[in-house]
Amino acid sequence: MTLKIIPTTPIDGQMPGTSGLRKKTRVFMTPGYLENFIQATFDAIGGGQGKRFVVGGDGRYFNKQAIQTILKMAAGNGASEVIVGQNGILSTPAASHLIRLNKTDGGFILSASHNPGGIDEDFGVKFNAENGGPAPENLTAKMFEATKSITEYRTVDAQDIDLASIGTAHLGDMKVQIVDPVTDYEGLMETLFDFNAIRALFQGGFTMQFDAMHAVTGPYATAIIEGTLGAAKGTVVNGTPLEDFGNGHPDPNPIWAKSLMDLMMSDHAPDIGAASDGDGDRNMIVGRGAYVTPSDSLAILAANAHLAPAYSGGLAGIARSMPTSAASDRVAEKLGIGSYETPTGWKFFGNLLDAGKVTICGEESAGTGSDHVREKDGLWAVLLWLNILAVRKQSVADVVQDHWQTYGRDYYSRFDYEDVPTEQADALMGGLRAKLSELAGQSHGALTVASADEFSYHDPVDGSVSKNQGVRIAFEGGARAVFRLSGTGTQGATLRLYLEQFSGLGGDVTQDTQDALAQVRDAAQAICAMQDTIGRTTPDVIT
Ligand code: VG1
Ligand code: CO
Repeated sequence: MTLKIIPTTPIDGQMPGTSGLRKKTRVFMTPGYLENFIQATFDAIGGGQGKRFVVGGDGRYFNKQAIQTILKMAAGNGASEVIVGQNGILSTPAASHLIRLNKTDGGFILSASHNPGGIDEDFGVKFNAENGGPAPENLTAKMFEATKSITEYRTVDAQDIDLASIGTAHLGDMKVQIVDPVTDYEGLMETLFDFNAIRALFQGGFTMQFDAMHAVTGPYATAIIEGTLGAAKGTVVNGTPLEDFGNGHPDPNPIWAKSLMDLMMSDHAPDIGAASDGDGDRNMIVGRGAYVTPSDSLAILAANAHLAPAYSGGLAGIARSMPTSAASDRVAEKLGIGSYETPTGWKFFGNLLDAGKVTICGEESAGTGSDHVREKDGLWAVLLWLNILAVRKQSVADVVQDHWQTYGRDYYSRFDYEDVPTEQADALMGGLRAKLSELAGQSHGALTVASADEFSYHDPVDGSVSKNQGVRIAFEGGARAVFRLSGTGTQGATLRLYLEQFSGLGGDVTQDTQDALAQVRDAAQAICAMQDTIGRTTPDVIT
């Protein structure tokens, strides 16, 4: 095996977004593209000499090839050990756990998460730091800087590693440990939840459908839910990870998990339906005839977490991303614990979790998690729901109704406008920013603006400031609209409009969501002159 130092030149646009670097797969397959980014990552962390890493991905097209490249580059950079999931598979939360469990110097997660996979779809790379969490902004900035000045990358001339064989292999002096992707993760789940209670729930006839969407959670859900917890065979559907996710869009929401939604709204619905995304960090929960919005799910999990062993001592605090509804704030207030509002993206929760300020975090985009890892965790959320249902012995719908009776209901919906020309999307955001200071007091239709600003986050732990994190407009009467541009897309811009309306305590919780949001939707679209700026008001996707 020989060390190879390959000359290279910087490639434009290797700036990590909300969650790592995401590009079209063919872009990543261009010679030098992946190599430059990986070398820049090693450079940004002070080199790989003597370090240990975790590597794995969601099984999408190019996953295995990229892993071989990273293994050789890790050896070329002097790493001492890399832990890899068998066949290159590791869910994002499982990778986060392995980093923490083995106290490695970080890990590479290969995924474009909920984006479709395949040679003509998307690929992505994320570096997680030694706390198991996504690289914070100061590190992604260093990585990006390094991509701009790179002159060479280091690799070795060696045979590919057999990723199918569990055990130890070597690349020169570097140890490669191929591990079962599920074992350690399942072990962690077992310490958090009352598996006996959940097992008894299934034994009592409780039924479930878990849609793994042909993505990474298949093996995890099959082993844990059908295996250890004894749910009926066939509970997990689409459970084998495929390179193209069966041509699907592995995003667990009512649009992309439509067959699960249809089942749950039918008269032969099981007791609970759940789904997860490409890399296993998101979750969708739906009861019989009752879809649970992610913002409500976060609030309900936080309010009931004490029913699971790991959280029986209570929560330190709750954090949510800014566009997530205020439902979880109401829970924090009632519990008398801290609540935090962070920018979109899990990397902003890391400091709060590390400092012990919060126990549970969540995002409106179907991400929920706790301090057990430093990523959102789809299966964790599903297991916490099961644990809660096993203790409360109520249906999902009853738990949700009870929550709304106690706290009021935050009607919530997100509108996505995809593939908007970048200039138009920038013009819309720019136009909004320009009028922020004059909005307060203005009436739009039935609503009056109470306040308007652009969200800046002041991290209470390290004092760092993250600006331009989205425009938020609050209205009198408990409505809010948020506007921001997606940081995970690979084509054009995606404009996200987030809408919410609080029912008030004791208010009407029975309305149709879109009816309840019609006034704030109309006001938001008028304020940003949506029709004039991007030529449409009807979104591509409503969740
Ligand atoms: C989206 C979601 C955000 C989430 C991110 C990564 O980002 O809105 O809440 O953290 O995806 O999730 P954006 O910038 O497109 O709005 V995942 O499961 O794709 O890693
Ligand atoms: Co994901």
